[in-house]
Amino acid sequence: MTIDRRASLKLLAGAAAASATMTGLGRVALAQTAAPAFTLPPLGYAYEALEPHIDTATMNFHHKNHHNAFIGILNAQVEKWPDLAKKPIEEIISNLSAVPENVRTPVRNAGGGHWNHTFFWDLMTPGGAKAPTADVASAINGAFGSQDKMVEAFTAAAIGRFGSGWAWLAVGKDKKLAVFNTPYQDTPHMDMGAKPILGIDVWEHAYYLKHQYRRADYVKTWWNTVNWDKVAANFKKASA
Ligand code: MN3
Repeated sequence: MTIDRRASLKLLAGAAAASATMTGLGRVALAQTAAPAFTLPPLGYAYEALEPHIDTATMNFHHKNHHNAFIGILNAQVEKWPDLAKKPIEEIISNLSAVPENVRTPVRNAGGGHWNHTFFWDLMTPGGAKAPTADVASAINGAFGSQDKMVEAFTAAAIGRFGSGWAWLAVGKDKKLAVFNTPYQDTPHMDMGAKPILGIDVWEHAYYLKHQYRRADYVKTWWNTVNWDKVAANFKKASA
């Protein structure tokens, strides 16, 4: 390299950096002309809407960061296995043995995470019915004896999940309602073939900012946010 060239580079360093940034932006814009296969679904309510039960900061980080991380992982798997973008995620995670081995673990974790969180956001609402609809109440009474007994069993499953995971009220293969929990981002579709109608995220990120280690406090207050209209819709679909 000549002295002149070095001097030019030094003088132009600022401009070069600016130019590189513009080139970078240009590339990003080009790459985005093909829409990503997975995108973060918007919340149906504001981040602060579930206060005081679920705090604004938790909702914000949980949606924009935790959920969005799964979207990024899924989009990265599409490059390795384009079929991932061709079927609904629920269908893919319901039949993980059909997923190629080289992407199966990230599809299980991030596909489950995406499905779980999308389901979870819709289960909460600042308004909506405060008690189960007649159909759901009747099924709950049939399976558990009463609404209180179901809440007790569900709460025990949520508190009893060791480490990270989810608790569920789901329609099993036998068409009966059951309560259980799953580890990590596993969903009731995986392995069990069950169809959830209600679920709670019991990962620490779902409650630690407000409740710290007190998971039971979070579960107790979370019941105030449940959208029983949505549970009824889920029940109808799961029972069909
Ligand atoms: Mn979560």
